[in-house]
Amino acid sequence: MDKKKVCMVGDFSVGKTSLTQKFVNNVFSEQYLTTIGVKIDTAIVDETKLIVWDVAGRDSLSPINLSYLVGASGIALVADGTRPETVDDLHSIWDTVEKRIGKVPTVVALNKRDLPEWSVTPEQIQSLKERGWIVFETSAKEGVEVEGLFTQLCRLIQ
Ligand code: G3D
Ligand code: MG
Repeated sequence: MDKKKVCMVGDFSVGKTSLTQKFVNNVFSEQYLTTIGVKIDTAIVDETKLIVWDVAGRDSLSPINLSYLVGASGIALVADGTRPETVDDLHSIWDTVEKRIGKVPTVVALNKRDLPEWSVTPEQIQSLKERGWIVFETSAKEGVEVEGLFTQLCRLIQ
C-alpha cells in the first residue's frame, strides 16, 4: 500500500489536533506519540495509507521543528475562521513551508465554521484560492467537511 505523509500546519489553537482526531477516529487508525513532540496518526483512505503528522507543541513552525516537514507529500493549512489574522498568517506560513520542502499539494481548512463569531471575508478566501489551494470551511466540532478535507488532500497526492 502507498504511504503518504501529510502535515497539519497553522497557528496555535486553530484546530489542527481536533480536525485530525475527528478524521482518524472516523476511519481505521493507529496512533503514536513520538518523543519529539509530534503526534502521528495513520488512516487508510482510497487504498493509500495517510500518515498525518500533528505538532504537539505551541508553535508548529518554529525553527526547531521545521524538520517536521521533511518528507511530506501534502500539507493541510489550518486557520480559525473566528480569528481572521490566522487566515492571513497562512500566506507567510506557506512561504516557510515552501522554503523547506518546495511546492507540495495543499488544502486549506478554515475551521470553527460552527461558531457565530465566524468572520472570514470573501477577499480572504479569494486570496487563498489564488494560490491554487482548495478551501474547505470545516467544523471539527460538528464534523463538517472534515472527511472532504482529508480525502481531497489524499487525491491530490496520489
Ligand atoms: P491546535 O491543535 O491547532 O492547537 P486544537 O488546536 O485542536 O487543540 O483546538 C483548539 C481549541 O479549539 C480547542 O478548545 C478545541 O476544542 C477548539 N476547536 C477546534 N476545532 C473547533 C471547531 O470546529 N469548532 C469549535 N467550536 N471549537 C473548535 P479548548 O477549549 O479545548 O482549548
Ligand atoms: Mg494541537
